[in-house]
Amino acid sequence: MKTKHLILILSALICGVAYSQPITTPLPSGFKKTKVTSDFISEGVAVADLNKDGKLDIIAGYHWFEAPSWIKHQMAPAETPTAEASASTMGFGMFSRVFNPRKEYSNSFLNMGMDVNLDGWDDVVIIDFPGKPAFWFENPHNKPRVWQKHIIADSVGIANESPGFIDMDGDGRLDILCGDKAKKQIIWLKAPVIGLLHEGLS
Ligand SMILES: [Ca+2]
Ligand SMILES: [Ca+2]
Ligand SMILES: [Ca+2]
Repeated sequence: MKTKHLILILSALICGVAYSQPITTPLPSGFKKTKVTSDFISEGVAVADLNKDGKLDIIAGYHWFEAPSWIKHQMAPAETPTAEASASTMGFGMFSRVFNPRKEYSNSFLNMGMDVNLDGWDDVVIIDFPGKPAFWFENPHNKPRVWQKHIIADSVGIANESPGFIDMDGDGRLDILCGDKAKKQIIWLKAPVIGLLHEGLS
């Protein structure tokens, strides 16, 4: 094992993140396939430079994979389902975990990286199961803490199959074009244009 990879593994263990050496395979098409994970953790995916090292990272639901070695980080810890909640919600994506693609949906249908609170660090926008609240995870600036979850709107996603991240008003900020299941409307949600207050970050 190369020293570089050994150092990465030790660093990952210390920081509580998952590391495995990425496997790259050449394809007859000329493309090269790199396996990032075998786990079903999200329907959607996006990219953003979440740790500001100049390299695009991969966003997948409650997780992100750090370039270039695709070290897996969890933005928010897995919530342990109670027996009551499990019986009523299992299969509809409430919990951060690995899902079974043969039996259930995930809790992440569309992902986007954008600086929601305008603090200079890209955050993560998640559209959950259709009709559930959409939310964003606040980037903790490379600090070892949970990414704070903020609700964007209570009922997002259904009425059109795929919400869109589109700059609806041309102000240079992507907005969210989606359905509101509760009100049975097609709506768009304008992204904040003024920095939001946040705790403990600078
Ligand atoms: Ca990066
Ligand atoms: Ca931010
Ligand atoms: Ca806009």
